[in-house]
Amino acid sequence: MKAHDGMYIDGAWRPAAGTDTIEVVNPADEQVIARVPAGTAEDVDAAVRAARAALPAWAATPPAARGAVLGALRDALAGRLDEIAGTVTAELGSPLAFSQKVQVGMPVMVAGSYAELAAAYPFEEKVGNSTVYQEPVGVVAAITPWNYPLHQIVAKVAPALAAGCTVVLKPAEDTPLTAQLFAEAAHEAGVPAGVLNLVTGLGPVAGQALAEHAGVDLVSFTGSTAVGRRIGATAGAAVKRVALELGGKSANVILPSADLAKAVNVGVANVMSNSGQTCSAWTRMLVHTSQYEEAVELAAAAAAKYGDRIGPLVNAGQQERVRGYIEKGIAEGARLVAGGPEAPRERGYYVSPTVFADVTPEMTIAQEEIFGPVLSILRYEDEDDAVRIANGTVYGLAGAVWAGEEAEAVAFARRLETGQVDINGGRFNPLAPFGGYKQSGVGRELGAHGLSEYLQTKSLQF
Ligand code: TXE
Repeated sequence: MKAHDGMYIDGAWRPAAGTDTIEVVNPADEQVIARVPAGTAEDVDAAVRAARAALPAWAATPPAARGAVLGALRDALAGRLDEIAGTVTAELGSPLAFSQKVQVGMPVMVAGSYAELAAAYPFEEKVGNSTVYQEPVGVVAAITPWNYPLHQIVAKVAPALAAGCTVVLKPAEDTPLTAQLFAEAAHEAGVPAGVLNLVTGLGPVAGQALAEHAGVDLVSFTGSTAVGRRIGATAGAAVKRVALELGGKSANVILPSADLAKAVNVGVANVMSNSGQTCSAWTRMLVHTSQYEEAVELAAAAAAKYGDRIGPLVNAGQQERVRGYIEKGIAEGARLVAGGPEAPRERGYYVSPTVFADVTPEMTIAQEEIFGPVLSILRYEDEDDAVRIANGTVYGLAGAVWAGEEAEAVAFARRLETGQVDINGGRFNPLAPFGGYKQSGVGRELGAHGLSEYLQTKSLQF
């Protein structure tokens, strides 16, 4: 596949400082499809300097004009939807229809929302005898994962640009080609030189150099809790702003008054979507004891229907990790009712859609993020028990509640320690803030809350 052999810095593709490269592998057939440069601290430094140099002019650009550039970026991404979706499918493995509709369709919506928010946001407000200004934080390091390669980039870069910040992007090593297409689209859209810079490379090398760089004012990271903790500690020591979007173990709570079949079927589809590689996935289904066996049967049947329609996991390491969790579930006594640890195909990093029943709250598969197509079904006795189980992990990113009446679901949702809850299925809203309670992270993405992450406040008293 087409790939740039340099870094996008200061508005142009420039040769990398070193000669090392990273192989990009198609996880469906394990073939190497491209090579991209493995960035070093030197590349990171050049990118941060370019971002710093571009900051004053971009910060001084009127918000409506920044919004117009984001509108052009939205159009550039939408105009290349098929090309980008094909690239996501090639390097991540998600089925093409999903890549088009979700992997690219969703970030196009998000870019459009920031084109409007940039113009509408209250960057200046009168409070009593003061004027309060919201000013850009400065140079942003955006470190993104591979699971939604374009969305994760847009969810950071669009609000940062709307706020008047400049950005150095370090995308995941598994999915750098989508990031290169994003940089091309930004260039086409007229994002000024230095406002967006791209350095591809390994996390512990390029990512770490970027997170530690003294010229960076804010680090926005999405990825594993282990790396997030480390980035948070480094940023804390440097008194630098940080936003972390980390793991999840979200609960899908089905109250007895709900439409059980619908709740179970949508719940299974949610977990299997993107082969389970979604931080907000509803990986724990909580069912009242009176409906438990019926729910297990429905879920097992829904999972068994997937067959060949599920994509592979992103790489061999993730496949091993997920198969290890399935083996652990069996060893700890959970009842396997669909799928299992055996690889369903000889080539490609596939895992079968897997469902466990008789999962108890303390089991590893009920506590740790698996990041694969694995559902755990737990039983609860009453509402308080359901709340206790739902809140009984270190995470708190998302979740779902189903009930006959919306008001009943809302009352239950207010008791959950989590950042986002879908009521009776929910629907994606690009303006709704997304982010974690507890160890799922710090800060929010999307909407006005996502924009405010990239601002700092100044007040003038008269
Ligand atoms: O994540 P990493 P991995 C979870 C999920 C998954 C696990 C491991 O449970 O199974 O994490 O995935 C960069 N300094 N999530 O290993 O390593 C790295 O290059 C600076 C949840 O892929 O955290 C990439 O760009 N950066 C999740 C990004 O961090 C570093 C999405 C994420 O990679 C670095 C992905 C370092 N020392 C995984 N080390 C979500 N919340 O959506 C790595 N990176």
